[in-house]
Amino acid sequence: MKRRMKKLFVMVLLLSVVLIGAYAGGEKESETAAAEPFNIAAFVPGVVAGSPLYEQLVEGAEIAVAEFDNATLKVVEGGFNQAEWEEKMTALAAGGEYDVIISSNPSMPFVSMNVAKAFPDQKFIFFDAYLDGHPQFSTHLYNQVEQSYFLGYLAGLVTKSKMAGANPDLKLGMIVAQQYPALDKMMRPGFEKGAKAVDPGITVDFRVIGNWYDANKAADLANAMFDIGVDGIITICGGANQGVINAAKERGKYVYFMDSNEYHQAPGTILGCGVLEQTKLVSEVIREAILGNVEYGKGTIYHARDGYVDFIDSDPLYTDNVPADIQAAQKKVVDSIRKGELILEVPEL
Ligand code: RBF
Repeated sequence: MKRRMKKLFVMVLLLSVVLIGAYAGGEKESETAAAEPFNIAAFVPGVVAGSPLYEQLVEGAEIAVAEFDNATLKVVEGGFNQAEWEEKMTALAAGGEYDVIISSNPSMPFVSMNVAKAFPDQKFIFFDAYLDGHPQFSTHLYNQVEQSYFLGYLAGLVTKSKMAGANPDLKLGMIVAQQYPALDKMMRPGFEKGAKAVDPGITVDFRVIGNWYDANKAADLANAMFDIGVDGIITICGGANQGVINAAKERGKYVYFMDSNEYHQAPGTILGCGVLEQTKLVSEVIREAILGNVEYGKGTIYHARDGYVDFIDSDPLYTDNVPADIQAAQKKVVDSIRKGELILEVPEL
């Protein structure tokens, strides 16, 4: 009898351990199941293909979303008609489906101002953009003075060199899709300042296409520049960059590329790539957004010394195509910017 009681006691004990375990487990499970969905819309102001920063926006968001069971991502392309962007943003916000709308380019906080006003609960995260103090916006800007200075300095060294495509005219070129404050106040002065640090006599010819896709017009502008003695061009025109690259390849001239490592597109023609680590930044910020840690109302600026702006000097397509003495001179300047010794301030935009 005593033994049976003991056995019963042990069984009850075991059963309660199992039950408590199941209950606790069940509670945990229902906790996970109850994790609120976190839905993200990525508004691409243009098209993804051919625009490095847009490709990186989507890639970065995909990386972050893949880490969470409750997170989703919808990508919407706004197309090249900028007049339609506000309406398309409005449609995204009006559905009330998205915890956050993300986008990338300096105009987007301003394009979204009225949308934010109409939908005061809607949050936005903008990359490659800056607007401090709007309670619904979190903005993230790169120091593009540094990015373009890297390229201007290299282009200056090359135009002064005896490289096959270089001539003694000391003329460089910049082809852009359109003008906007980040371009006029960071990229254009940064490139010029870098070139003039090599030789103050270097001039930079400046041409505007008028859109982000017309590669034929970009090629025409590049050829016109080569005709008057330009031997290297920095190209900032999204899908139209292709026209500049092709023209330079045909004429044996040089291209300096912004945003991503594109040496492979035209080795020996693309001599330098100044990059932004947008994939990394977007994945980090979106991860924090999903966890509820993003601070809205704040603008942040990222520099080379933070690891988000860089010059690609480790690629064999750079080291094999740029003469060693130019690489050595370039490295000194690049390293001093990376270390924060040479400070290039971001102006008020
Ligand atoms: N960059 C692209 O690569 N493709 C685009 O279609 C594109 N559209 C833009 C539209 C506007 C209104 C603005 C202000 C910028 C745009 N950018 C585009 C430029 C991009 O944000 C960035 O400034 C450059 O890529 C240089 O880093």
